[in-house]
Order: sequence, then C-alpha cells, then structure tokens
Amino acid sequence: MPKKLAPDTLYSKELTDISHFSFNDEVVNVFPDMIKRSVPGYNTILGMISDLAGRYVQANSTCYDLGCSLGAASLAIRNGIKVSDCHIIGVDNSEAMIARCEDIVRASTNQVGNNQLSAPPITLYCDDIENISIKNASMVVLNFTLQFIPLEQRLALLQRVYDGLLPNGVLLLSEKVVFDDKPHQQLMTELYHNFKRSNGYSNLEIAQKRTALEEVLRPETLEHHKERLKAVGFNSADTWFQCMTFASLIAIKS
Ligand code: GEK
Repeated sequence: MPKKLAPDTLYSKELTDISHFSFNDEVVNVFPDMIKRSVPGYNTILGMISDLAGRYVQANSTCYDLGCSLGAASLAIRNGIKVSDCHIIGVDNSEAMIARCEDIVRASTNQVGNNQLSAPPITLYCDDIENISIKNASMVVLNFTLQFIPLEQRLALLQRVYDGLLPNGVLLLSEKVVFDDKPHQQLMTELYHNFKRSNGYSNLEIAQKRTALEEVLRPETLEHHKERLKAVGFNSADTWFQCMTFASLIAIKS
C-alpha cells in the first residue's frame, strides 16, 4: 500500500529563509492535502478530465499526463476511457513524486484489475517534459504544470503537443492565471486568500508559500494562453472552468 499522506503544515512555522518551492520528499508527503486546499476546483477538474477522456480518447492511441505528480490525472483519464488498446504515459521530473506515484498507480491497478481486466496501462517516466516525444496522442493533460515551465519554452512545448495530437485530439490545460485589470486582480487575489483561510491556512502560511512560489510559478493571462494555443494551430481553444485565479482550457485539434 502507498505510504500514508500527511496534512500540509510546511509553511505553518515562521521560516528565517524561505527557499524556492520544490517538489521534494517533504512536499510529496503532503501533496494531496496541499493541492486540494490550495487549488479551487481541483477535484471538479479531475472529474471533468474523466468525462472528457470518455469523449475524446481514441482506440489505439496514447494519452499523456505531463507533470503528473502523484498520478491523479492519469487515474482520472483511465477511469474515463471507453475504448480499447490505449496507453497512458505520466511524466514528472521530480524523483520523489514519481517514486510515490508508482506506488499509488500500482495499488490502484491491483484494485482495477479485479473488475476491469482491460484497464489501460499507465507508464511513468521520471524526466523533463522537454525530453518526451509526443506522438499518436488523443489526449494530452497539462494539469497545473505549464505554469512551472520557463516562459520562453512554453510555445515550443505546446507546438510539440499540437504536432503529436491526432485529428480530434484534445489538450487540457489547467493553470493559475493573472488579470491585466489591476482592481480585478486585487479582488481575485483577496478572494483566493479567503478561500485558503477557509481551508485552514493561516496568514503566515499563505504569505510564506507565496514567497516560495514567486520565482517558480509564473502565471499568464487567459488571453495570452488562448492566443498561444491558436498560434500553435488549435482552431478551438477556450476556457471550460474558472474559479478566481484558477482556470482550465480545452483545445481541440481539428
Ligand atoms: C495533478 N498534474 O495532480 N518536467 C516534468 N515535470 C515537471 C516539470 C518539467 N519541466 N516542471 C514541473 N514539473 C498534477 C499536479 S503539480 C501542480 C501538477 C502544483 C512537475 C512538478 O514536479 C510537479 O509534480 C508538477 O509538475 C506540478 O493533476 O503543484 O501546483
């Protein structure tokens, strides 16, 4: 069985030196609690990834979960797939994440195996997304991952995703976003901090986590995301979910 995961208290004590956020062992131990309490709509998005997998995943194709962390989106895709002979590839460059993800996927595959013998296999790679070739894909998921990729690499990555998708294949892109309109940005940030407080985070935890993420997570506007998706070739690219500063887009290759 996978090791028991703990509540997120990583930033609860005052830190003299706040280092850049990294997906290390400490983070892995608290990750499911952290992401659920920090990302509004996270579970809704996973549910919709299953639904969309049922609609868009094609037989004999590959699905990619890029920046898979503990495999939540890979498992959501697998739950939703309705066709045969598919393969899911999960990629993350954090060794700690992939090691734990292997345990979680193995445990869930043992359960699935009893009921659904043809459940599509999930193969995990510990690697940078940059090194992964994308081909014969009917679904690619970047669920809160692109925000961690250097800005200057994002266009080329999305171009590779587009090129590797089959006709009628989809990209699901979830991101933290920002707004050009300053008052709106201010309001969304305040509402988001209230959301975190209502999930049990203190002002100190919110402030310290924010500092840790500053140089690491680079959000962009929804307009910028849509323009870039159109620029790499997607005819259809629009938001299907948004809550405050968190959004998810679906881009369909025609
Ligand atoms: C979920 N999708 O639960 N190459 C590979 N992995 C990377 C890279 C990179 N260049 N940069 C960051 N990562 C998941 C949640 S978390 C989002 C994704 C968050 C990985 C990083 O190691 C981490 O596991 C993941 O992207 C981002 O549906 O924590 O806000």
